[in-house]
Amino acid sequence: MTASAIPRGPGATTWAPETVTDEPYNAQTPWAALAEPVTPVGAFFVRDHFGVPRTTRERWRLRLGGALEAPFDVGYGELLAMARRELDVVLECAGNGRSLMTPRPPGLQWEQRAVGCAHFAGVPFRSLAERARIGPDAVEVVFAGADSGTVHGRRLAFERSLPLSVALHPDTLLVTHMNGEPLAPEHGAPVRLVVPGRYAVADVKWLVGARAVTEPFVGVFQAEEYVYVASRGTTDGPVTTVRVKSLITTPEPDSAVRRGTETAVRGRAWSGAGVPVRRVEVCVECEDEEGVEDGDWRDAVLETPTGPYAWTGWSYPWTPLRPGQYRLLARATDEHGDTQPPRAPWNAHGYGCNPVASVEVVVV
Ligand SMILES: Nc1nc2c(c(=O)[nH]1)N[C@H]1C(S)=C(S)[C@@H](COP(=O)(O)O)O[C@H]1N2
Ligand SMILES: [Mo]
Repeated sequence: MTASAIPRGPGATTWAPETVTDEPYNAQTPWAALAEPVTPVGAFFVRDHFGVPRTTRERWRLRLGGALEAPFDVGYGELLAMARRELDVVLECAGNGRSLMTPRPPGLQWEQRAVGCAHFAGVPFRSLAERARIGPDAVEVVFAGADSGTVHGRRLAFERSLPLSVALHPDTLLVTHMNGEPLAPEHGAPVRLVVPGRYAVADVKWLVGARAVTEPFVGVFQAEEYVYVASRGTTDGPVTTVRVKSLITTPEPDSAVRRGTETAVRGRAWSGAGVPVRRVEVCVECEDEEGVEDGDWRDAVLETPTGPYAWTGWSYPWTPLRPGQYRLLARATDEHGDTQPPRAPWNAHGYGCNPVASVEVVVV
């Protein structure tokens, strides 16, 4: 399904994500939408491996199977009737920013905007697992999407596992609603998984199966793809927790800023696993005839995030005095003391790219 074929809700025509590939449809969030604390659904980035499968709320069922003492199926109406939880969560694709790495790793050439923050509502997976009674030998739960396709010559469904401790965390949700509306087809309707604080590959869309397994799962999307592979071919392990990161959303790249007037440099910062952002610093570098002038790093003012897994808005007042070409840099640090590195930490598949944010603007 292409973007234009997707029916959108009222007001959705205001926004459209920027297409990266048509088949399957992949698109990134436009700059203007990143200025909103909650990203509008119609602007929210889309990452599909195989395309949108046909499912309806009426026909949808989730099968809980595998190493369970009381396996069962659940329908959409039944799921909606269960105790619900609402959370604002940043979703970021593990490959976000890949095109900034040198040399460029193969894969979707995301710029920096395969990210968004939405208000999700759903039922903790834990509630269903309690009813299904996970067997004593189970070590993981494999979550299966209804979409499938061919990868490396093999026909596969989109499947990903979580260790029991993560699957059973009260914030791991079977999501039915995004920003107050039933999930849109491209975001996993009618039900998707959302695992706050992990790279969004964990958030299986079009969820139709959850099976407990007694051995760690080695599916393609976590054993071959979505692993950090260092330059010498050693496997550093699967992508899991989102790395600390910031984005400068205003001014937009390559825009013109007026000399002598105060401009708010604004952006967003986030980190994984519910770890709060402690600090964002901004540095202004100016290129003039005398070469590059390095500014100092100064603290931006942080807004209060709308929840533990939401991003933190920040701003920094800037009055440029001289015309010329400028580079604005932003660097976030989280409560663990983790901070953005000066350059993209390279790996063969281009995951977890979180270098210092940088935007070039011209002062006129
Ligand atoms: N079933 C299924 N779930 C999926 C995917 C997919 O291709 N199929 N892509 C994953 C990846 S890599 C990302 S980044 C997120 C993107 O979620 P979004 O399209 O709602 O932004 O969905 C994840 N869940
Ligand atoms: Mo992703």
